[in-house]
Amino acid sequence: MKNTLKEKLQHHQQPIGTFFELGSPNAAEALGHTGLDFIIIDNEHGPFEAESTLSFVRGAELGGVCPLARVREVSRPAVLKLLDIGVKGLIVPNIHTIEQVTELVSYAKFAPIGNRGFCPTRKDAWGYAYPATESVAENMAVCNAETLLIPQCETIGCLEQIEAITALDGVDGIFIGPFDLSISMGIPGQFEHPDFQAALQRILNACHQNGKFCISFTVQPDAVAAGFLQGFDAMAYGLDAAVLVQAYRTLIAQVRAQQ
Ligand code: 3PY
Ligand code: MG
Repeated sequence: MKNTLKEKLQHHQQPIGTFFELGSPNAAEALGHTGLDFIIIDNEHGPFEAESTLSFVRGAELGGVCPLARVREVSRPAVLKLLDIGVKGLIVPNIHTIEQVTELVSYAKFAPIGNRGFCPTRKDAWGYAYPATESVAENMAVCNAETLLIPQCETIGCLEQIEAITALDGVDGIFIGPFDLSISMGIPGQFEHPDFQAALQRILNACHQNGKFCISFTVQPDAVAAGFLQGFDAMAYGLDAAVLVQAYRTLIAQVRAQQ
């Protein structure tokens, strides 16, 4: 049940992750040998559903990288399936209102924080992960503490309510979606725009004032270190498939230059 990402966040170890798009258990396991701290199995933009996500979670666990998943939508089945297979955190896209986040907390956190439905599943070794296996209350408390619930801030609506959203019990942190946020602000892809930079700072401040983690995403390698300097607790860099393409392009160019 231990959540290595949460531990690294708490110890300010500046974890680095990536979006998982390659879609095989082997690929998830291999990413565990790269130095990455977490992967986000993408059930929003990626083609995956909970059943395939489960095999990627196993691969990630074997490789020693913390598996998170991005859920497709705020709905009870979508949230429960990913949590019950044992992802260590949920990234939740397309949040527009605090009411959506309240609904999300009710699905994702057990009572007394929310109203998550209970069943012994893979997340708790089908009920055998606890010293006191008969203790449903302890199981619920551990799951609440060890499973990170991380809405994305990527719409103007979410940005405008970010102080109230980050104050909600059950919200462990925020993941910034820079592409959609900049689009929602009418400045698509203009990540250096002063308004966009002010928005990032506002989200970061709201998170930290409420004792929550703030994670940002970039596709620019230099922006990872810059993000940590700015104060983000973790950074996600790119997509594994894009990194693979870039690595082979560099390799092939080097080989061709030697011919
Ligand atoms: C965004 O930038 O909008 C994201 O959600 C990252 O995938
Ligand atoms: Mg997005």
